[in-house]
Amino acid sequence: MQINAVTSWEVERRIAVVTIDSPPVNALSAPVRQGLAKAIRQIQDDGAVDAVVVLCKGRTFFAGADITELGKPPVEPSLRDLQLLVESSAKPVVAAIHGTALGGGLELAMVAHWRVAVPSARLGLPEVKLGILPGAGGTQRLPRLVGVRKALEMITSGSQIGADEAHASGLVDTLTGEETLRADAIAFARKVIDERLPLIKVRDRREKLDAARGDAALFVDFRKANTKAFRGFKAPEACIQCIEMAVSTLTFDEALLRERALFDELVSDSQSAALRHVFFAEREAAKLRDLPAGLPAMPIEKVAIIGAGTMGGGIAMNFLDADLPVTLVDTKEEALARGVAAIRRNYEGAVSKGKLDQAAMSRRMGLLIATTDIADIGTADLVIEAVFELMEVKQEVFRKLDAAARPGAILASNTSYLDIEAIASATSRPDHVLGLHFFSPAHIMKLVEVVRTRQTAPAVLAAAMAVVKRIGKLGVTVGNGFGFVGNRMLFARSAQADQLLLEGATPWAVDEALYAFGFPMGQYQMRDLAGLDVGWNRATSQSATVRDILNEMGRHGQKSGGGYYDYDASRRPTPAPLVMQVIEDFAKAQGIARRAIAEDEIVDRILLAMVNEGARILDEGIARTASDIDVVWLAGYGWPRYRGGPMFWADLLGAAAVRDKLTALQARHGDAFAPSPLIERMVAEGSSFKDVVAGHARMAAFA
Ligand code: 3H9
Repeated sequence: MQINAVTSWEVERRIAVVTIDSPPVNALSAPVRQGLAKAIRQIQDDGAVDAVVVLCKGRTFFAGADITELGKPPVEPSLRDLQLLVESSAKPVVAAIHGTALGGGLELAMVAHWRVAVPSARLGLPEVKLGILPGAGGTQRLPRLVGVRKALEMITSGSQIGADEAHASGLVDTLTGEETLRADAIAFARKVIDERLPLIKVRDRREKLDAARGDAALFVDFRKANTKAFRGFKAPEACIQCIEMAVSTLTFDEALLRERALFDELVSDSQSAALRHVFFAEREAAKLRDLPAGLPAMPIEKVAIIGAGTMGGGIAMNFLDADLPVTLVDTKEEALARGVAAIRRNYEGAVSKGKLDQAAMSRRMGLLIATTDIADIGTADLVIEAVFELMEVKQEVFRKLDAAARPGAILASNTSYLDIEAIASATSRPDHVLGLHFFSPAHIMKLVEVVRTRQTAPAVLAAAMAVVKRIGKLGVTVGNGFGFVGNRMLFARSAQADQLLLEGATPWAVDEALYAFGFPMGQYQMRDLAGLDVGWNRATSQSATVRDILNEMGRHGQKSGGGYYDYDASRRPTPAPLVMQVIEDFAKAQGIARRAIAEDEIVDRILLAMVNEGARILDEGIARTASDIDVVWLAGYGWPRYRGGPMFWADLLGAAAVRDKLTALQARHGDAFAPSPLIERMVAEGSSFKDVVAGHARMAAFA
């Protein structure tokens, strides 16, 4: 019987099979809830039915509440109404799970009387990643099924577990055949009826809660162990409080009410708005909306990497991890040997931590060919250059790559700021050249800026984005302008931070302000970690900046025992009085009178300078959308996820407020703060960054 466009049910062996078919992920949208509720009601009155199986068509069981509905006025029936119907059904309900049972989807499964799953299924409550908590009883039912400690881990991390683990921990009652979910679920329901198994509601199960009651330290220890991971986020603490309620003296219904109140608080908070924005922004970044359909496929099955330094080695590991053969090329034998040894060391580290098994390590190392002969790149589909950041060097390398690579192979540069078109001009195939800007450490950081030039062929861009996805990275397409998106905004941030130091701030005050905002580390801790001497040249250094002077003093950062901070043997930082002296002397020589600078001013100046630069980047078409800029800063530079990215943050302030703040800063600190024309236009139109779709209008800002 067809109930509505997404719901139908039929009877087999006196078992009603309710099927939901709402692509792509069977989210529990209003039509799904309506169809399901109606089916359950009809079945209650149908004398030809003994029990119910609920299953989903397509790639997955319910992937949760419909995220686009969150925070909007509710549409009947609510998920909780639907749960009540299922839980109080007089006929046993069996949830038949494949794909991913997530969030509200798993919460719905937990009001069924039984859960069966295929072995490949995955289950989890990922709400915390959206800044909310499982608000349909998930915080009360999961601990009853899997125990309090496991529920704490699952709910506060939002991570999924496999069907095997779910079965072992009590979340799933039976595993079915991989291909026989429907038939096995029906057989299971039949067995429940035939053996007259009692209908037990999860809400009534107490054994696993009682087991945790005696463990007074459980919650204290858990909070302590996760202080760093949860810093700044509101949702994890709310989740913990809900799970605490499950073992408190509250009744189940009292706890549900409180869970709901906390959910309502979180869902209307800006953190959840930010995290939902991030969810969609990351998916949007992967789409190539402005490319024509039906592009020829350019499969990438073999990769060559030029330069066996830290960056080249890190990049190589990504491809090896994805089982793609890599030819690593360096001109010098020793550099090559060092590079290979570093890769091996990294894998050995993973093995010793239990993150990788020996066989996988051997397989990966077996896919690596190290060579000093550039001719060995001849069969590669993609060649990535990671050599010294100097245009002449890059062009020389690309001339050689063009000669050695097969026709049709893609040539990519890992440069972090140089002009890709100028690099491409050294080749006979500028349409097959683009930038693949990985971030350090390249085997860990998720972001890759995929830089397209005016010549890059659409199929080449599509192939590059596809391979970036295949190696598990987040690719963001950007235009070809100095520093692309991320580093250009970083330069704007650095310039402001350096200026603040001269005007009176200390490096540690700047760092503390950024840390308090939510960054994992501040501007100067980051510079000390990366090395102050990156891009600095001793021969041409003229004491023109504080950074130059520190470099000239041999203070290159953590690696030399000192940079902006002093470091002890275990690289613990302490503020360096010597550096303060350098800053004060430098400011004096420049005629800058130092003054006390409050944290608010530090944050405003640094972040608004970034937003203003971001607006210019967007206006120039170097970024397609503001949300792409957000993804770059979230995945590449540690912008706190619960603040959604710099452009989302600016949208929360509102265009008019941003413009007014910039104008006020311009009056005091000069034209670096002159509001960008885009921001002025947004104020005039009453629009915001999220409304701007630039496309890669002009992709060359080097001219
Ligand atoms: C919740 O349940 C709250 C409850 O506690 C209720 C309390 C009262 N809604 O990721 P993909 C879209 S909160 C709407 O590319 P994959 C997604 O945007 C929810 N849309 O595929 C994309 O659209 P497009 C808790 C959703 O195979 C398309 O589906 N649940 C939803 O790589 C494909 O997605 C979650 O947080 C949704 N729930 O991964 C689960 N989910 O094609 C979130 C997906 O237009 N979802 N879309 O770009 C996921 O983790 C992954 O999407 C999933 C599939 C693993 C399911």
